[in-house]
Amino acid sequence: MSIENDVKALRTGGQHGYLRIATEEAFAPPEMIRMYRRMIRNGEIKDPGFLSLWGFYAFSKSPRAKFIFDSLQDLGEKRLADMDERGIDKQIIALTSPGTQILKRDQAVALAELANDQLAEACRKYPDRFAGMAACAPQDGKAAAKEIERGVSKLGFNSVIINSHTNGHYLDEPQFWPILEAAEALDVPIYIHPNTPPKAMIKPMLDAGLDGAIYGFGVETSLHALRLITRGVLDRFPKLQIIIGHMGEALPFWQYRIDYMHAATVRSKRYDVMLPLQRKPSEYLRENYYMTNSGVAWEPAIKFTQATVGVDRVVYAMDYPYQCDPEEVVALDAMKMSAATKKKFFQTNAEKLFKLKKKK
Ligand code: 1DF
Ligand code: MN
Repeated sequence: MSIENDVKALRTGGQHGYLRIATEEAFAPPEMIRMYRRMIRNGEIKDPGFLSLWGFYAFSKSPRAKFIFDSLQDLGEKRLADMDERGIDKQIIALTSPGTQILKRDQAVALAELANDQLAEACRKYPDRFAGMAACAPQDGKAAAKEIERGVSKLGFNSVIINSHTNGHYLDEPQFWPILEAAEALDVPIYIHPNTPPKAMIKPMLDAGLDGAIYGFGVETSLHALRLITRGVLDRFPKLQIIIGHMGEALPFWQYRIDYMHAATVRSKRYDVMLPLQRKPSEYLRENYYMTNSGVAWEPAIKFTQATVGVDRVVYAMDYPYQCDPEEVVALDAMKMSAATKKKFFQTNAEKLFKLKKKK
């Protein structure tokens, strides 16, 4: 059978043995897009990464940018049709990057509330097709913790989205601990989604056009995930669960070297900022991290992660609308993997992680 026929045969409903639950799917309130466009036009935002990313998506007339621009702002029939066409049973939806995190504190706090209200309404309307992550404004750690609490207790969200760094600051810094504390106490995972690298990191990437999803995203987000480990934050919040996309932002591949060099560096007391940890860095990856394959429809990378991090911690994601080729779904369906493991990957790991079958 040709790939075209395989694509046409994609269906929701699980007749092939599992539901497909996609867990890194993006949306944008139209109000946020309008605000971004205004702030780019009037020069209010100067962050080079933001201008590179949204200077493109908010204004480009290319077919890819137009599709993304329209799809991000839809939480209804268009999105459902795109899901049906790709065989996606359910999306776990989050505020697209950088969301609130490029804004001034008060604007950011207001946008988190607006985005959460819009997303919660869509999830109430289509409870079988959509679930949501709670957004917040990390610029104000205490307000963020409150909004996460509202998102979980009032709006029915069971996870938190953080679009990586906030103005060059990382979640291991104490001003963000109220967020980590709230997530741990509420027993909800934090999805650390990529952002363009901060000003201090981005120049040589921008010079080569490598600042975005092709590379800069992954480098910056894996740094973020690694800082949470090496700065000792997961010893302080040992039950906290973090999700990272793009096949763990390549961290699975780094495990051996990070373990070796962390031990060697701590032993030689090279840095005051690198203290001994309760576990090896790779043990945190296996015990505090979930990894989705967003953007990586590649069997060897998925299997390597399953083998070294664990089959219960590798979760399917599509990355709609940024990367949503139905051919990728066909390729993932065809992975040579036991039926039990494939069902964990596409369906049951996500059901547990996002508490999708919670009784009402
Ligand atoms: C892109 C990719 C943009 C991803 C995203 O959000 C995003 C992109 C602004 O291709 O520019 O979430 N992604 O996760 O791969
Ligand atoms: Mn994404």
